[in-house]
Amino acid sequence: MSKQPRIEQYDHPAGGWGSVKAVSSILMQEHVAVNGTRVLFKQNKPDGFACVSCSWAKPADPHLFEFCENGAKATAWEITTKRATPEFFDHHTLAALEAWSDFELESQGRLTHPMRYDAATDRYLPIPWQQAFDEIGEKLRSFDPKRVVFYASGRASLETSYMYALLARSYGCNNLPDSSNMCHESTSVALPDTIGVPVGTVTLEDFDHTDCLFFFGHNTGTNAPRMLHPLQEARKRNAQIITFNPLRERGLVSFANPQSPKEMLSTEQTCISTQYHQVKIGGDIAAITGICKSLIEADDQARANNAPRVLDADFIAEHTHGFEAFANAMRAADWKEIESMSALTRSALEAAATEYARAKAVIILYGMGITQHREGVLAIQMLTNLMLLGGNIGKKGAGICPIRGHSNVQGQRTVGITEKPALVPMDKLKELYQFEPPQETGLSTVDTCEAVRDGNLDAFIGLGGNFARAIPDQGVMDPAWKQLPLTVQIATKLNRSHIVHGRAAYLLPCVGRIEVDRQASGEQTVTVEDSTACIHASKGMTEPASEHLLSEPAIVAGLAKAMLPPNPTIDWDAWVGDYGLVRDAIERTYPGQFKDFNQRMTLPGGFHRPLPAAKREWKTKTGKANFIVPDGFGEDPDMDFDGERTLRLMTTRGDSQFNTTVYSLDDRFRGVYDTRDVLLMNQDDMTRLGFAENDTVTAITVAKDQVLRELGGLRVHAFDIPAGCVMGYYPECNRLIPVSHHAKRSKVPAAKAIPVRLRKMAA
Ligand SMILES: Nc1nc2c(c(=O)[nH]1)N[C@H]1C(S)=C(S)[C@@H](COP(=O)(O)OP(=O)(O)OC[C@H]3O[C@@H](n4cnc5c(=O)[nH]c(N)nc54)[C@H](O)[C@@H]3O)O[C@H]1N2
Ligand SMILES: Nc1nc2c(c(=O)[nH]1)N[C@H]1C(S)=C(S)[C@@H](COP(=O)(O)OP(=O)(O)OC[C@H]3O[C@@H](n4cnc5c(=O)[nH]c(N)nc54)[C@H](O)[C@@H]3O)O[C@H]1N2
Ligand SMILES: [Mo]
Repeated sequence: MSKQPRIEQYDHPAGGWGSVKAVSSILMQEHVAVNGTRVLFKQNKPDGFACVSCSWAKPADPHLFEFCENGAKATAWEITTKRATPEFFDHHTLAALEAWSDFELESQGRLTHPMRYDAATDRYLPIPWQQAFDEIGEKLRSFDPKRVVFYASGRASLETSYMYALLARSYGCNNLPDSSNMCHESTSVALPDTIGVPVGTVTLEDFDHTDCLFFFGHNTGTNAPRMLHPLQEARKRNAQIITFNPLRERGLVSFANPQSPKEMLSTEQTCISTQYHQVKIGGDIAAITGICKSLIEADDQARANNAPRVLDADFIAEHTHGFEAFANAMRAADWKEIESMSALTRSALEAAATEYARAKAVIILYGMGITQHREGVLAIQMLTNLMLLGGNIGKKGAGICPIRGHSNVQGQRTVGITEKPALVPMDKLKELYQFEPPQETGLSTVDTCEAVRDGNLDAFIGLGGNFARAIPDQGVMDPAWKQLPLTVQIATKLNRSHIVHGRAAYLLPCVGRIEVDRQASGEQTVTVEDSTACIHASKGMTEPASEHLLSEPAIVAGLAKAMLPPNPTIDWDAWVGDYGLVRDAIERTYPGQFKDFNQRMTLPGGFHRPLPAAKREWKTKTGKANFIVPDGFGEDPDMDFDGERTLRLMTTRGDSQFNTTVYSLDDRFRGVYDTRDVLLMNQDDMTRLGFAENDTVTAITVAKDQVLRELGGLRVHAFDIPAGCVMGYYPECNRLIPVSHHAKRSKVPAAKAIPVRLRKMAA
């Protein structure tokens, strides 16, 4: 029986009893109530496994329950007792499965056998592992390596990722896009220019020393809930938390710790944000300009009056480059424009500037609300500009903290998964493995989409993920996949990318990170890197979902042996037999980063990679931290050319999903139940456009090309969101994003500002 969709106001804190209820309900749904509870005790513990959900840091002295509601959901999802067996595939053609929802596909449970697509019956049929490797290897040997893509989704361990990158380069390409290309690539492009490292500079310890945090474009209560604990602690010390988000996200408004009996038995909750600024979608550059302008002009005045300085003048003089040009641009910025671009008032931005100036140590955190815009790179550089004004980089309790997505997405980049050869020590690879590593830039995610669309690719190999569903423009892309000669998906569960497949297609099911990984030398440990550049060991504990699964390193090695000529310097079998040998190879390739890797990986709390910026060493062209002069307020050329009926649609995650994996149709914190086919709108826009509550509409992308992109059956609801802005769900709305609508330089799809018009559908 289908339930009635409903939207109601949610006034409870994040966490609290709602969280406890949600954890028990997912354990029941996946039939793992007893085992699941046992497993959750080991989550994020030094001798346990690293949560497969988000990448937030894991403390050295964990709580008894070092997991959150959504981490528990991700665990239950992986250790489920449900199975997608060969019998299941025998009962369903792919034409039939195409009509299933993402939720229904993944609800079949864990994949159990390697499978190959059989065109005659339109089904996946089981195939022996060796035969699968041999057939894939033979095909790949006949292709031009430049026409083959090796995607990675961000979950696979450092060991697997290192092997996978080496496999692609030995084969002859740098086509190693990863989910980061849709996520924090804007960070990886922006930060090297400004502070000389591609990652954040903050550690967990900094949270104990900060007195002010700025949050931009991240839904913490849903997407990194464990971070609410250090935030709650910071609030108890009266640290100020200043949030910029078009939506009043519950986790950033208030929190009750579900692991504190006192808070659970009373109505106690912590107010998280002390200032909440509902910035317009895409208005952050204007807002930060306003804050910087206030600070610089206040400093000008202080100087004139011989009063104490507002900016950290010593830091600026010693450590930065380009201050005067930046300060002049800020002085020249016009308040009227700032206010109209950000939808925030001058006094609101001055209030934020006042807290910034008052604080001794400021942390800035940000997520997809910043990176997934046409001007995402510039927005991040404006955040570093703001940090440099107060000397807030490389100081205890301060720093910039991009909140990464997948649990090892940052680590995958560290060990070579990137399309950019400049980021990889190619000379080292050449010396260690006696081959000529490819030197030309490989394909990013957007480049891969274009190559598939235009028939310029022969094969797509996916190490995890759900690429076909995570990318933009499905209406254009789905038919193109079917023309691709080969798709190979290494996966744990059935998803859309397995249904939208190439002419030859293989499904290679793997052991998950929570499961025991037994190899020749015994049970294996793997490692991952979190959002604070801290590396942890992770050891699985449940029995694998099926005896027919292989580990990810074993699958990568199986492919390598089948597709590459033998290389006496790489013993793939020995690496699979003992992952410690892969870690030795990582250490040899990156000696500065991974010194004594095998010894240090089990330290409680992990070990940090050295980051020069955190020590105020600037690995930039100028040798200093650079101010970047913005060339505008982040105007989006795709957005602003077609008048007032065009709205900015952001596509975000709800409370019950991990990316394309949807656990249930509820988004509790936003009060949305039993539906994801909704658009949350500003009441004035609804009135202006003639919509009533619950009207069903079609969203149509406003784009300069002639492609019709539309999505019908969406119900509109009045919501607390700035005028001109609309919220819808990812991945349901992805077909509305043109592939070409992406961030400058980083090519991250601009999923947070899709220009759309809405048309009422007949009742
Ligand atoms: N439970 C759970 N955890 C996850 C994930 C998951 O799906 N489920 N996904 C993981 C991954 S891969 C990632 S990348 C992260 C994603 O975590 P987030 O970065 O939180 O991603 P979104 O859910 O897309 O939410 C983006 C937030 O930005 C706000 N926003 C949108 N546009 C703007 C804007 O223009 N300006 C500002 N200031 N804010 C804006 C939205 O209102 C929303 O609060 O989470 C990771 N953790
Ligand atoms: N519109 C819109 N689009 C977006 C975003 C957005 O905010 N809005 N966000 C973007 C972002 S930030 C990201 S990171 C991407 C996410 O894109 P992806 O990383 O490609 O997608 P996921 O949904 O995380 O992948 C889920 C699948 O991974 C497989 N899997 C799970 N665990 C394992 C494992 O241990 N091993 C292997 N081999 N496979 C496993 C399962 O089969 C599961 O179905 O989407 C991007 N797309
Ligand atoms: Mo992500």
